[in-house]
Formats: sequence, structure tokens, C-alpha cells
Amino acid sequence: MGLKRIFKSLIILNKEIETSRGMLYPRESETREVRTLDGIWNFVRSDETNPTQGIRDGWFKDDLSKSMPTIPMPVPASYNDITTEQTLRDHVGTVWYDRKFFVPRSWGQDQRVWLRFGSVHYEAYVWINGRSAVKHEMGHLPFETEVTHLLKYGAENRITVMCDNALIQTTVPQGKISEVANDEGVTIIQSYTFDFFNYAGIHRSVHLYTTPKTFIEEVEVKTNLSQNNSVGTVDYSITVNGTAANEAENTLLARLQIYNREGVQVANVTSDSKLVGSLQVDNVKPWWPYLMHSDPGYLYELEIRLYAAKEQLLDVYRLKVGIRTLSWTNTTFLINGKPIYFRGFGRHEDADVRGRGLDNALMARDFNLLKWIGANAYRTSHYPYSEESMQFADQHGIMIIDECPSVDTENFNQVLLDRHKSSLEQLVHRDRNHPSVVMWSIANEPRTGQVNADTYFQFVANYTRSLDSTRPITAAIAVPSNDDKAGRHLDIISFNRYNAWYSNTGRLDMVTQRVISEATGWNKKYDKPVLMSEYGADTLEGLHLQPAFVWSEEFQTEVFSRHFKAFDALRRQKWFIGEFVWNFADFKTAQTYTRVGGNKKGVFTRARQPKAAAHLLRQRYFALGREVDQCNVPNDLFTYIADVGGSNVKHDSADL
Ligand code: GCB
Repeated sequence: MGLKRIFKSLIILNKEIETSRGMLYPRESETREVRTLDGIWNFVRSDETNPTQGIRDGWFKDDLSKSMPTIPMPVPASYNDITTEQTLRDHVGTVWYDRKFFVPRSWGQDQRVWLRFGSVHYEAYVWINGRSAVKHEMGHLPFETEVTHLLKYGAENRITVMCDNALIQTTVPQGKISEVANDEGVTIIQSYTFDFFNYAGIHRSVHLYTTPKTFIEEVEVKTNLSQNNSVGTVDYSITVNGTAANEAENTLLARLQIYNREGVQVANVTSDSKLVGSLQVDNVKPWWPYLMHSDPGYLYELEIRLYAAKEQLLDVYRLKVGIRTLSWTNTTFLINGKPIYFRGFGRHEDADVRGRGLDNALMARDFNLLKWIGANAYRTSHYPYSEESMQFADQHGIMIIDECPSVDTENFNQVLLDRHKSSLEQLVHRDRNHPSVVMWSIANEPRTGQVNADTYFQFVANYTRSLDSTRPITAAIAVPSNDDKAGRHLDIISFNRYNAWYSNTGRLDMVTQRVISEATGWNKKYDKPVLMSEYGADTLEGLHLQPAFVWSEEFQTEVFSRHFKAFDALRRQKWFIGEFVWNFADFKTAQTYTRVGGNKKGVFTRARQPKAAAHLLRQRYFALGREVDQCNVPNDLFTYIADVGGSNVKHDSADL
């Protein structure tokens, strides 16, 4: 009996899952209006022992303040660090938000209104004027619903959100909830193995936007370049939602135009009624990564005008498009026909006070730092980042390894598999048009040595491939290559390892050869390109110890340098395609005795100031850029030391 049950739970099937619709980033146009509901909302923390009380007592039926005392809460932001209360920081379960807003009278006429959340972590239930509007599970990903029928026009409306942060064995990512005895009774504890704080709340912007009755619901573009990169093609496919499409299918058509950066039209086409076709751009400017070209991040604007019969304009939507190709073999990964060598970071969306909440100032600062340090890539470890940051990456030419929220995945089961696939479906759907996205990461440090990992990751990888065959698939793996059962389903192998930190702590003399042999082991096993997706050392800013000692700035610098040596040896093997430091900046984690206020492996502090190793990394990334991509290096890369011509002393960037 027991055995039978165990066996049953091991069987996982590749089931069909529900797919997302729409979700174009809200943009104003001649036919669309957008307004944000960001600002200060009212907030209530539920009783942890009674998480469904608000539902049973109907808190959504009236102002929250009529049911419970509320506090002001900024949106977007994580709620955890806003107050001084430990109970809110560590809260497990549901919290409630509400606010009032007006909808103009004009919105009630002949159009549709949509409500869109950039992300709510982890699960959200939404009501408008007391009526259920939408429910969504999965942090870090947008969701939307039509609210035309729920709104009062030319009047005041109320939106109520219940957000649940509980992570269990079938959520993505997984967690565990338990009851433990405390001094006075019991406490509900959320535990998780992943190494970042489980921030929660309404993390990204909330938008209301209008569309015409029949409108452009989805646009998918795929780009290509001619052999010599002189002619670009943009294949498009448009999905329309609305009655005009259903009643008179054959009469719909779209006119598409592409404008260059100067606003000059460089291509145009009129679609057939299937709304699928292609545009050609002569003398194209391809989208290039930062430092791989003198004009990186070149974006065109694709304007789509949807018409009904008799040239009646229905809808207009504009999308930025970068024209580039990706291709890969068992040794190389190429963009526009040129091999890529990644120099980048693992990162987090994390900051003081606002937690994981969208912060445009922080985002702009981070991109400035990425460019200052000469990085050309980062991985969205360990979940999808904001749509605004994806747009920034497009503009700045920063390549993205786009990761879904699966981290430390274990105990593979059917519900988990379905949700994991759904997280990738939502991610690919959201990000497929971004030229900056060059790879999908289907997991971070999954337990790929476990029973079922082979089948599980075969399903996940093949599903992702079925959604998008134009980008390679990876996962950041930490089990030894001998134990791994998932790598054969990937296109590119990424591995995480902390030599001289978790393994052989303090032993700087045990880094270089180990990195070389681990990377080589992965390549031997799978015959695929390999990159190192994490390495690093916790470093307390301002702690200086010579000779280098763990936690000091000297130690981080030395750990990096020992890795650089390994990477340079590996670079001679063509299949080694990149290096990613862990982490871009210090970030908050759950409380443990190995974390001093959080994980301190940042090259930058949490306040986004450089540690000593940042300067070393900058010299390396630009040196690589110069060697691999012939980029220019900044004048201030080296500090003047001495005019000792003829000696080996490097004193300016000409010495590189
Ligand atoms: C890892 C994880 C990352 C952690 C890091 C660390 O392997 O992928 O989430 O933060 O190690 O510093 O322990």
C-alpha cells in the first residue's frame, strides 16, 4: 500500500497547461489611454492563524478600513521592510490592500478597460467594487483582466487585493510552512532553502488601460539578418481580440511600419487577413550587445495599425524591435554571426526599504554601474525581473539570461511540473520580443541528481523549446557533473561553484585548477558550450585584512583573480563562453548565522557603491572587451602610478 502510493507520486506526465493571453506592455497611443494606480494604498495584515478570515468576512465588499484598522502602504513595494514591526517583516500568509480611484466618464463609451499588475508575490486575488476580477498565482510575472463591466464610469471605484506569500512544496519556488513552539504558544514559520528574502506584496506597477473594442491583443516578432548583416527581416504575427474580428474575419488588416532611431520610416507592409507576415529593412543596423559594437542596443520602432473594412482605424500599438540573430553549436554561441563571450553578473531585484518593489532610480543606477564596469550580460537570478528593466536592457545592449522562478527545485511532482511549465510559459510570453533576451534559464540549482530529474527536466526543457526555438536553454546547476541528470536536455551548461568559500574555505590555492577541471568535466559529459554562472565570496565592505582572509575586501579580490586565471585557460577552449560573478550587489536573505544582514557577495554594496573588487573586475571586463570585441576602454580604467617607461608597470589603459 505504502509502496504503491510512493510509486504513484513518482509518475509525472507531460500534461497540457493553461497558457496566458494578451499582456502587451501598456502603452498610450492614438487609440489607447493608460493610467497608473501606483501610490499609497490602505493595508491590513491578516491574522496568521486565520488567513482566510477576510474572505469569509467579506472584507472586499466595502472599504478595508470598515473591517480592520489599516496602515498606509506604498505600491509598488514589498511590504516587509516598510514598518518597524517584526510581525510584518516575517508575516506568513495573506495581507490586504485597497484604494479608491476615479474612472473618467469618457472611458465608458465604446471601448474596453483592462486592469494589469506588473507582479504580485506570490498569489493575488483582486476585486473591483466588491466583485471578483482576477486571481493569479506566481510572483514576478504580469497578469491582467478586462474590467469594463466592473467599473463605474465618471464615478469613484474601489480596488481590493488579497496577497498570499505562502510557499509550499508545489509552488514555484518551493517552501515549507510549519508550526513551531515559541515561548507563548506556537508560531507559523515559512522556511525555504533558497538564499534570498521572500519579499512579498504588490511589487510592480498597477495599470488601468483602455483599448478599442477590437484591438491588438498580441504581437510576436522574430528577426533575422542576411549573410553579411546588411538586410534585416522582421517576421510578425498579430492576434486580435474583439467582435470585429469574429464577425468579419476577412475584413481586418494591419499596416505595419518600421521607423529608425531618427524617426525615418525604413520599411512598411500591409498584412493579409491572417495578420502574419514579414518586413524587410535594408542597410539595417543590427542590435548589438554593449562593447561588442560602437552603437549597441539599436532599436527600431514597429508601428502597427489595425484596420477594419473601409479603412476604419481600429487600434494602434507600437513596439521597440531590435534586429538580431542568435545561433549556437556544441562549441559556440553567436549573435549576428559573432561568437559571444559573456562577462556578467547574477543579480537580484533587491534594495533597502522597498525590498523587491520596482524602483526606477535604482534601476537606472544599476544600468549605469553595469556599463561602468564593462559587463555585457546578467542573469535574472532567480526570477523574472521587471518589464521596465527588460526595456532598459534592450536599449543599453545588455544581454539577459532570462530565468523563471524555479530555484532549488526538488521533490519533483505533477503539480510542481505544471506550475513550473506555466512559469516558463508566462515568462516566454512576456519577454519573447526583447532582443536583449538571449537565453532561457529553466531553473537555478535544481536537485538534478534526484530520481525523476531526468524526466522532469526533459519535459520542462522541451516545453520551453516548443514555446521558443530561437533561443538556447540553460539551467544553473550546482550538483557535480557526474551526478547530474538534466544537462542533456539543455543547449548550454551553466554551473555554480564557490571554490575557496563553501568548498575549501579560505584556500585561495585551491581555486584555479578546480574551476578548470569542473568546467572541463561538464563539457566532456555533454559536449555543449559551458559558462560559469556563479562564483564569489561574501565580503564585508570596509573590512581589510592582509594577507587576504575570508570576508575581507582583499579576499574577494583574490578569489576573483584566481577565477580569472582559470577562465583565461578555459577561454582557449572555444566551448567556454562566459563568466558571471555572484553577485552584482549585496542583498537580503532569511536570517542565518552565515549571513551578516544578508548575502554580502556583492561587487557593489546594497547602496550600490563599489567594493575594492569592483575596480579589478572593471579592468578585467574591459580588458576582455578589448581583446574579444575590440572595444574602446575608458580613460579612467587605470589610475596613474608612475612614468616608468619600459618597465611592466601598467599605468594607463594604453597598456592593456
Ligand atoms: C548559490 C545560489 C545563490 C546563493 C549563492 C550563495 O549557489 O544560486 O542563490 O545566493 O549560492 O551566495 O550562497
